Amino acid sequence: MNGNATKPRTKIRPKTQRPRLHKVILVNDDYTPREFVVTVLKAEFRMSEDQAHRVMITAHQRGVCVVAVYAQDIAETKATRATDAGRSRGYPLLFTTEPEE
Ligand code: TYC
Repeated sequence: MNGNATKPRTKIRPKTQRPRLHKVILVNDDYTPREFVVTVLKAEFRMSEDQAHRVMITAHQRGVCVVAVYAQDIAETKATRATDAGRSRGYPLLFTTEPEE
């Protein structure tokens, strides 16, 4: 033994960071017809009539409702498409996105 024996070292193995998911949020307004909001939710977010109605009512009563979570690019694309569906009919319907904590 010459005192040079190396101690076993703890390997530093950095955890792979998964990209954060982003929420799509439905924002209430006073003008878009309820049934139209439900139609957009069903078409863009593949919701049943029941799910879509619940999300619409929650946004109507509380001001906003989380619709779903996706990878950032998918969340942004869906929010834009859903907002544009309202705009094309002259409604102020708005979907926004934000990162999950
Ligand atoms: N508040 C609208 C109305 O009473 C319906 C509505 C619900 C609009 C949810 C937008 O995100 C919304 N006609």
